Amino acid sequence: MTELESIAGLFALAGKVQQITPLGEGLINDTYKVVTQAGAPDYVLQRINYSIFTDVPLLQRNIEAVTGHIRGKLEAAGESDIDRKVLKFIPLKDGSEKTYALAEGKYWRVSQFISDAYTYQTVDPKYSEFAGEAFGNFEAMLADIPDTLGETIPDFHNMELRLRQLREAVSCDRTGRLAADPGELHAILSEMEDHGEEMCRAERLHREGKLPKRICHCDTKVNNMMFDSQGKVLCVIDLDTVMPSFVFSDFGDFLRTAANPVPEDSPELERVDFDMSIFRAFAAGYIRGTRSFLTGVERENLPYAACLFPFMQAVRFFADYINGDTYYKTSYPEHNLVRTRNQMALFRSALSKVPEMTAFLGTL
Ligand code: GN1
Ligand code: MG
Repeated sequence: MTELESIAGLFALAGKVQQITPLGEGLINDTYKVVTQAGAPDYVLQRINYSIFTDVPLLQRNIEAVTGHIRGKLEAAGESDIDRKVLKFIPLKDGSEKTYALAEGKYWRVSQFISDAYTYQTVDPKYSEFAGEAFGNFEAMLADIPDTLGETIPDFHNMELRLRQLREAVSCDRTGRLAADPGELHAILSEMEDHGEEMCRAERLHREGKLPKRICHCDTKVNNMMFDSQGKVLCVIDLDTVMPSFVFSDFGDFLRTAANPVPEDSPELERVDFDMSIFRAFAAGYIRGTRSFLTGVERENLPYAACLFPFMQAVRFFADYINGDTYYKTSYPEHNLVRTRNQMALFRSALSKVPEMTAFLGTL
Protein backbone atom coordinates (compact mmCIF):
# COMPACT_ATOMS: atom_id res chain seq x y z
CA MET A 1 0.00 0.00 0.00
CA THR A 2 1.32 3.48 -0.84
CA GLU A 3 1.54 6.27 1.75
CA LEU A 4 -1.39 8.04 0.12
CA GLU A 5 -3.51 4.90 0.18
CA SER A 6 -2.87 4.36 3.85
CA ILE A 7 -3.79 7.99 4.60
CA ALA A 8 -7.00 7.71 2.55
CA GLY A 9 -7.69 4.55 4.55
CA LEU A 10 -7.97 6.60 7.76
CA PHE A 11 -11.20 8.18 6.49
CA ALA A 12 -14.66 6.60 6.40
CA LEU A 13 -14.78 6.11 2.62
CA ALA A 14 -17.68 4.24 1.07
CA GLY A 15 -15.75 2.16 -1.48
CA LYS A 16 -12.46 0.36 -1.90
CA VAL A 17 -9.66 2.61 -3.19
CA GLN A 18 -8.46 1.75 -6.70
CA GLN A 19 -6.18 4.62 -7.67
CA ILE A 20 -4.87 7.95 -6.36
CA THR A 21 -3.69 10.59 -8.85
CA PRO A 22 -2.68 14.29 -8.58
CA LEU A 23 -5.44 16.85 -9.16
CA GLY A 24 -5.71 20.60 -9.74
CA GLU A 25 -3.28 23.48 -9.84
CA GLY A 26 -3.37 25.08 -6.38
CA LEU A 27 -0.30 26.99 -5.30
CA ILE A 28 -0.61 26.05 -1.64
CA ASN A 29 -2.03 22.58 -0.85
CA ASP A 30 -1.34 19.23 -2.57
CA THR A 31 -4.48 17.65 -3.98
CA TYR A 32 -5.25 14.13 -5.23
CA LYS A 33 -8.21 12.32 -6.67
CA VAL A 34 -9.09 9.05 -4.98
CA VAL A 35 -10.84 6.73 -7.41
CA THR A 36 -12.86 3.98 -5.79
CA GLN A 37 -14.57 0.91 -7.19
CA ALA A 38 -17.70 1.39 -9.33
CA GLY A 39 -20.84 2.28 -7.41
CA ALA A 40 -19.06 4.23 -4.67
CA PRO A 41 -18.28 7.95 -4.84
CA ASP A 42 -14.76 9.11 -5.64
CA TYR A 43 -12.97 11.48 -3.25
CA VAL A 44 -10.54 14.36 -3.09
CA LEU A 45 -7.61 13.88 -0.74
CA GLN A 46 -5.71 16.98 0.27
CA ARG A 47 -2.58 17.62 2.23
CA ILE A 48 -3.14 20.88 4.05
CA ASN A 49 -0.15 23.19 3.90
CA TYR A 50 0.51 23.41 7.59
CA SER A 51 3.18 26.10 7.35
CA ILE A 52 0.52 28.44 5.90
CA PHE A 53 -2.62 27.21 7.68
CA THR A 54 -1.11 26.84 11.11
CA ASP A 55 -4.36 26.17 12.97
CA VAL A 56 -5.88 23.18 11.20
CA PRO A 57 -8.54 22.47 13.86
CA LEU A 58 -9.81 26.07 13.48
CA LEU A 59 -9.61 25.78 9.70
CA GLN A 60 -11.71 22.62 9.62
CA ARG A 61 -14.15 24.02 12.20
CA ASN A 62 -14.74 27.00 9.87
CA ILE A 63 -15.22 24.74 6.88
CA GLU A 64 -17.59 22.40 8.72
CA ALA A 65 -19.64 25.39 9.95
CA VAL A 66 -19.83 26.89 6.45
CA THR A 67 -20.68 23.70 4.59
CA GLY A 68 -23.15 22.68 7.31
CA HIS A 69 -24.91 26.04 7.15
CA ILE A 70 -25.17 25.98 3.37
CA ARG A 71 -26.32 22.35 3.40
CA GLY A 72 -29.10 23.30 5.84
CA LYS A 73 -30.24 26.13 3.55
CA LEU A 74 -30.25 23.91 0.49
CA GLU A 75 -32.26 21.26 2.34
CA ALA A 76 -34.76 23.86 3.56
CA ALA A 77 -35.13 25.12 -0.01
CA GLY A 78 -35.94 21.58 -1.16
CA GLU A 79 -32.86 21.37 -3.40
CA SER A 80 -32.05 18.04 -4.95
CA ASP A 81 -28.54 16.76 -5.65
CA ILE A 82 -27.15 18.49 -2.56
CA ASP A 83 -23.86 16.57 -2.55
CA ARG A 84 -22.95 18.31 -5.81
CA LYS A 85 -23.98 21.75 -4.53
CA VAL A 86 -21.95 21.93 -1.36
CA LEU A 87 -18.72 20.17 -0.40
CA LYS A 88 -19.03 17.19 1.89
CA PHE A 89 -16.10 16.41 4.21
CA ILE A 90 -15.58 12.84 5.33
CA PRO A 91 -14.92 12.03 9.01
CA LEU A 92 -12.24 9.68 10.23
CA LYS A 93 -12.98 6.01 10.71
CA ASP A 94 -11.99 6.17 14.38
CA GLY A 95 -15.37 7.50 15.49
CA SER A 96 -13.93 10.88 16.56
CA GLU A 97 -15.99 12.76 13.92
CA LYS A 98 -12.87 14.76 13.09
CA THR A 99 -12.58 15.71 9.43
CA TYR A 100 -8.79 15.81 9.36
CA ALA A 101 -5.99 13.40 10.10
CA LEU A 102 -2.50 14.00 11.36
CA ALA A 103 -0.17 11.44 9.81
CA GLU A 104 3.61 11.64 10.19
CA GLY A 105 3.51 15.35 10.95
CA LYS A 106 1.25 16.24 8.04
CA TYR A 107 -2.43 17.17 8.03
CA TRP A 108 -4.83 15.59 5.57
CA ARG A 109 -8.53 15.77 4.79
CA VAL A 110 -10.96 14.16 2.38
CA SER A 111 -14.05 15.47 0.64
CA GLN A 112 -16.43 13.77 -1.73
CA PHE A 113 -15.49 14.25 -5.39
CA ILE A 114 -18.20 16.09 -7.30
CA SER A 115 -19.07 14.04 -10.35
CA ASP A 116 -19.72 15.53 -13.81
CA ALA A 117 -18.38 18.88 -12.74
CA TYR A 118 -15.97 21.15 -14.55
CA THR A 119 -13.63 23.94 -13.57
CA TYR A 120 -12.21 26.50 -15.97
CA GLN A 121 -9.13 28.68 -16.09
CA THR A 122 -10.92 31.23 -18.26
CA VAL A 123 -14.58 32.19 -18.58
CA ASP A 124 -16.69 34.11 -21.06
CA PRO A 125 -19.07 36.91 -19.99
CA LYS A 126 -22.01 34.51 -19.67
CA TYR A 127 -20.18 32.27 -17.20
CA SER A 128 -18.84 35.33 -15.39
CA GLU A 129 -22.36 36.51 -14.75
CA PHE A 130 -23.28 33.08 -13.33
CA ALA A 131 -20.15 33.21 -11.19
CA GLY A 132 -20.95 36.72 -9.94
CA GLU A 133 -24.36 35.66 -8.82
CA ALA A 134 -23.03 32.44 -7.29
CA PHE A 135 -20.31 34.16 -5.25
CA GLY A 136 -22.89 36.79 -4.24
CA ASN A 137 -25.29 34.04 -3.16
CA PHE A 138 -22.50 32.32 -1.28
CA GLU A 139 -21.94 35.48 0.79
CA ALA A 140 -25.70 35.98 1.17
CA MET A 141 -26.19 32.41 2.45
CA LEU A 142 -23.46 32.95 5.04
CA ALA A 143 -24.78 36.33 6.21
CA ASP A 144 -26.74 34.66 9.02
CA ILE A 145 -24.34 31.87 10.02
CA PRO A 146 -24.59 31.53 13.81
CA ASP A 147 -20.97 30.41 14.30
CA THR A 148 -18.15 32.89 14.76
CA LEU A 149 -15.55 32.04 12.16
CA GLY A 150 -11.87 32.54 12.89
CA GLU A 151 -9.37 34.07 10.48
CA THR A 152 -7.52 31.05 9.10
CA ILE A 153 -4.75 33.41 8.01
CA PRO A 154 -5.01 36.51 10.22
CA ASP A 155 -5.29 39.75 8.21
CA PHE A 156 -5.13 37.72 5.00
CA HIS A 157 -6.35 40.51 2.69
CA ASN A 158 -5.16 43.44 4.78
CA MET A 159 -3.33 45.72 2.36
CA GLU A 160 -1.55 47.60 5.13
CA LEU A 161 -0.09 44.33 6.39
CA ARG A 162 0.93 43.22 2.90
CA LEU A 163 2.80 46.49 2.38
CA ARG A 164 4.51 46.11 5.74
CA GLN A 165 5.56 42.59 4.74
CA LEU A 166 6.96 43.90 1.47
CA ARG A 167 8.93 46.62 3.28
CA GLU A 168 10.29 44.03 5.67
CA ALA A 169 11.35 41.81 2.77
CA VAL A 170 13.05 44.81 1.17
CA SER A 171 14.91 45.80 4.29
CA CYS A 172 16.22 42.24 4.84
CA ASP A 173 16.88 41.48 1.17
CA ARG A 174 17.65 37.98 2.39
CA THR A 175 18.58 36.62 -1.03
CA GLY A 176 20.46 39.68 -2.29
CA ARG A 177 18.10 39.93 -5.25
CA LEU A 178 17.49 43.63 -4.65
CA ALA A 179 21.14 44.44 -4.14
CA ALA A 180 21.96 42.76 -7.45
CA ASP A 181 19.15 44.53 -9.32
CA PRO A 182 20.09 46.81 -12.20
CA GLY A 183 16.99 48.95 -11.67
CA GLU A 184 13.80 47.08 -12.56
CA LEU A 185 13.08 45.84 -9.04
CA HIS A 186 13.51 49.32 -7.62
CA ALA A 187 11.18 50.73 -10.27
CA ILE A 188 8.52 48.16 -9.34
CA LEU A 189 8.98 48.99 -5.69
CA SER A 190 8.56 52.70 -6.19
CA GLU A 191 5.45 52.19 -8.33
CA MET A 192 4.02 50.07 -5.50
CA GLU A 193 4.84 52.75 -2.94
CA ASP A 194 3.22 55.42 -5.15
CA HIS A 195 -0.11 53.57 -4.97
CA GLY A 196 0.24 52.06 -1.51
CA GLU A 197 -1.77 54.61 0.40
CA GLU A 198 -4.72 54.82 -1.98
CA MET A 199 -4.89 51.01 -2.04
CA CYS A 200 -5.30 50.92 1.77
CA ARG A 201 -8.70 52.60 1.52
CA ALA A 202 -10.57 49.52 2.79
CA GLU A 203 -8.70 49.48 6.09
CA ARG A 204 -9.35 53.22 6.54
CA LEU A 205 -13.07 52.85 5.81
CA HIS A 206 -13.23 49.97 8.28
CA ARG A 207 -11.53 52.01 11.02
CA GLU A 208 -14.00 54.83 10.38
CA GLY A 209 -16.83 52.35 10.94
CA LYS A 210 -18.07 52.63 7.34
CA LEU A 211 -17.12 49.20 6.06
CA PRO A 212 -18.17 45.92 7.71
CA LYS A 213 -16.42 42.57 7.65
CA ARG A 214 -18.56 39.75 6.36
CA ILE A 215 -17.96 36.08 5.78
CA CYS A 216 -16.26 35.94 2.40
CA HIS A 217 -14.63 33.20 0.35
CA CYS A 218 -11.33 35.07 -0.09
CA ASP A 219 -10.00 32.92 -2.93
CA THR A 220 -12.55 33.45 -5.69
CA LYS A 221 -10.22 32.52 -8.49
CA VAL A 222 -12.12 31.38 -11.56
CA ASN A 223 -11.01 27.81 -11.03
CA ASN A 224 -12.54 27.64 -7.56
CA MET A 225 -16.04 27.38 -8.97
CA MET A 226 -17.59 24.18 -10.27
CA PHE A 227 -19.97 24.13 -13.20
CA ASP A 228 -22.16 21.29 -14.47
CA SER A 229 -22.09 20.11 -18.07
CA GLN A 230 -24.74 22.71 -19.01
CA GLY A 231 -22.68 25.57 -17.60
CA LYS A 232 -24.76 26.06 -14.45
CA VAL A 233 -22.84 26.78 -11.27
CA LEU A 234 -22.83 23.82 -8.92
CA CYS A 235 -20.78 25.07 -6.01
CA VAL A 236 -17.82 26.96 -4.72
CA ILE A 237 -14.74 24.99 -3.67
CA ASP A 238 -11.40 25.64 -1.92
CA LEU A 239 -12.87 26.85 1.36
CA ASP A 240 -9.65 27.25 3.39
CA THR A 241 -9.80 31.00 3.32
CA VAL A 242 -13.50 31.44 4.07
CA MET A 243 -13.34 34.01 6.86
CA PRO A 244 -14.42 37.50 7.88
CA SER A 245 -13.19 40.00 5.29
CA PHE A 246 -14.42 42.88 3.15
CA VAL A 247 -16.64 41.98 0.21
CA PHE A 248 -13.92 43.46 -1.99
CA SER A 249 -12.01 40.21 -1.54
CA ASP A 250 -14.46 38.11 -3.50
CA PHE A 251 -15.32 40.73 -6.09
CA GLY A 252 -11.72 41.72 -6.70
CA ASP A 253 -10.07 38.31 -6.71
CA PHE A 254 -12.49 36.86 -9.24
CA LEU A 255 -11.86 39.70 -11.67
CA ARG A 256 -8.13 39.49 -11.06
CA THR A 257 -8.18 36.02 -12.59
CA ALA A 258 -11.18 36.18 -14.93
CA ALA A 259 -10.77 39.63 -16.51
CA ASN A 260 -7.13 38.99 -17.42
CA PRO A 261 -6.99 37.28 -20.84
CA VAL A 262 -3.75 35.54 -19.85
CA PRO A 263 -2.82 33.54 -16.73
CA GLU A 264 -1.33 35.38 -13.75
CA ASP A 265 2.12 34.06 -14.60
CA SER A 266 2.11 34.83 -18.30
CA PRO A 267 5.17 36.80 -19.45
CA GLU A 268 3.17 38.21 -22.40
CA LEU A 269 2.60 41.58 -20.80
CA GLU A 270 1.28 43.16 -24.00
CA ARG A 271 -1.69 40.79 -23.75
CA VAL A 272 -2.54 41.68 -20.15
CA ASP A 273 -5.65 43.83 -20.08
CA PHE A 274 -8.58 44.31 -17.72
CA ASP A 275 -11.48 43.00 -19.80
CA MET A 276 -14.53 45.21 -19.27
CA SER A 277 -16.98 42.71 -20.78
CA ILE A 278 -16.05 40.29 -17.98
CA PHE A 279 -16.33 43.10 -15.41
CA ARG A 280 -19.80 44.11 -16.58
CA ALA A 281 -21.12 40.57 -16.59
CA PHE A 282 -19.63 39.62 -13.23
CA ALA A 283 -20.76 42.89 -11.60
CA ALA A 284 -24.32 42.41 -12.86
CA GLY A 285 -24.47 38.90 -11.39
CA TYR A 286 -22.79 39.92 -8.15
CA ILE A 287 -25.08 42.90 -7.55
CA ARG A 288 -28.07 40.59 -8.05
CA GLY A 289 -26.69 37.96 -5.67
CA THR A 290 -25.87 40.47 -2.91
CA ARG A 291 -29.01 42.63 -3.11
CA SER A 292 -30.11 41.54 0.35
CA PHE A 293 -27.12 43.06 2.17
CA LEU A 294 -24.69 45.13 0.07
CA THR A 295 -24.34 48.71 1.37
CA GLY A 296 -23.82 51.88 -0.68
CA VAL A 297 -20.20 52.19 0.50
CA GLU A 298 -19.47 48.60 -0.53
CA ARG A 299 -21.10 49.05 -3.90
CA GLU A 300 -19.42 52.33 -4.80
CA ASN A 301 -16.01 50.87 -3.98
CA LEU A 302 -16.28 47.84 -6.25
CA PRO A 303 -14.12 49.53 -8.94
CA TYR A 304 -11.49 50.12 -6.24
CA ALA A 305 -11.73 46.39 -5.37
CA ALA A 306 -11.06 45.53 -9.01
CA CYS A 307 -7.77 47.47 -8.77
CA LEU A 308 -6.89 46.41 -5.25
CA PHE A 309 -6.60 42.69 -5.94
CA PRO A 310 -4.11 42.72 -8.81
CA PHE A 311 -2.17 45.27 -6.76
CA MET A 312 -2.23 43.19 -3.56
CA GLN A 313 -1.30 40.04 -5.45
CA ALA A 314 1.61 41.87 -7.11
CA VAL A 315 2.82 43.03 -3.70
CA ARG A 316 2.55 39.46 -2.33
CA PHE A 317 4.34 37.87 -5.31
CA PHE A 318 7.03 40.55 -5.20
CA ALA A 319 7.63 40.17 -1.47
CA ASP A 320 7.94 36.41 -1.99
CA TYR A 321 10.39 36.95 -4.85
CA ILE A 322 12.55 39.16 -2.65
CA ASN A 323 12.29 36.65 0.20
CA GLY A 324 13.55 33.86 -2.05
CA ASP A 325 10.27 32.15 -3.00
CA THR A 326 9.30 30.70 0.33
CA TYR A 327 5.50 30.97 0.03
CA TYR A 328 4.21 30.28 -3.49
CA LYS A 329 5.16 27.20 -5.44
CA THR A 330 7.47 28.23 -8.28
CA SER A 331 8.70 26.35 -11.37
CA TYR A 332 11.72 28.52 -12.23
CA PRO A 333 13.78 31.19 -10.43
CA GLU A 334 12.07 34.28 -11.92
CA HIS A 335 8.55 32.87 -11.59
CA ASN A 336 7.42 35.24 -8.84
CA LEU A 337 8.92 38.22 -10.67
CA VAL A 338 7.08 37.28 -13.88
CA ARG A 339 3.88 37.03 -11.83
CA THR A 340 4.59 40.44 -10.28
CA ARG A 341 5.04 42.11 -13.68
CA ASN A 342 1.85 40.52 -14.94
CA GLN A 343 -0.23 41.63 -11.95
CA MET A 344 1.16 45.17 -12.05
CA ALA A 345 0.22 45.41 -15.74
CA LEU A 346 -3.29 44.25 -14.86
CA PHE A 347 -3.45 46.75 -12.01
CA ARG A 348 -2.52 49.65 -14.34
CA SER A 349 -5.12 48.54 -16.85
CA ALA A 350 -7.85 48.25 -14.19
CA LEU A 351 -6.93 51.62 -12.71
CA SER A 352 -7.33 53.30 -16.11
CA LYS A 353 -10.85 51.86 -16.36
CA VAL A 354 -12.22 52.97 -12.99
CA PRO A 355 -14.40 55.76 -14.47
CA GLU A 356 -15.89 53.29 -16.95
CA MET A 357 -16.54 50.77 -14.15
CA THR A 358 -18.20 53.42 -11.98
CA ALA A 359 -20.39 54.56 -14.85
CA PHE A 360 -21.48 50.99 -15.53
CA LEU A 361 -22.38 50.32 -11.88
CA GLY A 362 -24.56 53.41 -12.03
CA THR A 363 -26.68 51.74 -14.71
CA LEU A 364 -27.46 48.61 -12.65
C1 GN1 B 1 -3.02 30.92 -3.51
O1 GN1 B 1 -3.68 27.85 -3.46
P1 GN1 B 1 -4.35 28.76 -4.39
O2 GN1 B 1 -3.67 28.75 -5.71
O3 GN1 B 1 -5.85 28.50 -4.47
C2 GN1 B 1 -3.26 31.97 -2.42
C3 GN1 B 1 -4.20 33.04 -2.91
C4 GN1 B 1 -3.59 33.69 -4.12
C5 GN1 B 1 -3.30 32.61 -5.19
C6 GN1 B 1 -2.55 33.22 -6.36
C7 GN1 B 1 -3.80 30.76 1.08
O4 GN1 B 1 -4.23 30.27 -3.79
O5 GN1 B 1 -4.39 34.02 -1.93
O6 GN1 B 1 -4.48 34.63 -4.64
O7 GN1 B 1 -2.50 31.55 -4.66
N1 GN1 B 1 -3.79 31.33 -1.24
C8 GN1 B 1 -3.22 31.53 -0.03
O8 GN1 B 1 -2.62 32.32 -7.43
O9 GN1 B 1 -2.29 32.30 0.15
MG1 MG C 1 -7.56 26.88 -5.61
